[in-house]
Amino acid sequence: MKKLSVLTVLSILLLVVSTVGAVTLPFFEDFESYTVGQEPPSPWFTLAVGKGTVSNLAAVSGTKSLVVSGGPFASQTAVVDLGANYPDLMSYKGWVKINSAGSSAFVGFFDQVQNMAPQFNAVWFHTDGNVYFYNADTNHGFQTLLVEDFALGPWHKVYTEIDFTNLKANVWIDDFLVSSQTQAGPRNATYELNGNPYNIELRKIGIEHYAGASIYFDDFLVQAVPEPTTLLLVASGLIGLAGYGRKKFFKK
Ligand SMILES: [Ca+2]
Repeated sequence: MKKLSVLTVLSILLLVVSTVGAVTLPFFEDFESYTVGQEPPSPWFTLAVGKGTVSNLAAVSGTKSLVVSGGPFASQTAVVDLGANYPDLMSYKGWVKINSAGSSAFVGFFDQVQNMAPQFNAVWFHTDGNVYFYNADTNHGFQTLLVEDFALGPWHKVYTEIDFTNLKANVWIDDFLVSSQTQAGPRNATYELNGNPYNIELRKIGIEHYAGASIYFDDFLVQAVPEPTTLLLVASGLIGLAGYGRKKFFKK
């Protein structure tokens, strides 16, 4: 009995510790309240060696965005911690601006392994000019082609829904569904570096520079995906309300 309660206290403590510093969903960031030229403050932090900074050279919302550069061996990152308890059906949305060929970045999940920051369930604007969905998990690795020859200059909208129960993802680029029910990696990944496996819990999400010139990032939203049943209920409720309104209107 005493052992059980100690275990319970320990697991509650573990839960509290694992969620300290974590953001709550929905999480939205437009970078407008931060100082240009500085690293965005908490809840943002960086992995590996490089820090993203706030810029006023490009923006989707307002006048500011986040800029990353430095790759391939000093890649800047900016991530927030979702904690361990985000829903199995989740999504991330963000805007990316790439100005020159050979420049490359990821939006998605990352973690730090020694001085590396491997990518998981991430949308990859590749140096080859294409966009991929990418996962560095040793056992669930993939690189799925999403878009060929993305345009340089304009902001690109990224929206990814991940179903961690069935390991499926839907990806939209610029509001076009470019991959439906494609493979997704699990919440618990394994990354291998120099023959050593590292266990990683997917919870750090944001942007990572990979190569070439600076890349801009703005209006980042992470949230639960509404259940289809909820949407149906809302839709049928609205149809019901519309019918009710019409009835009232015609009675007059
Ligand atoms: Ca902004």
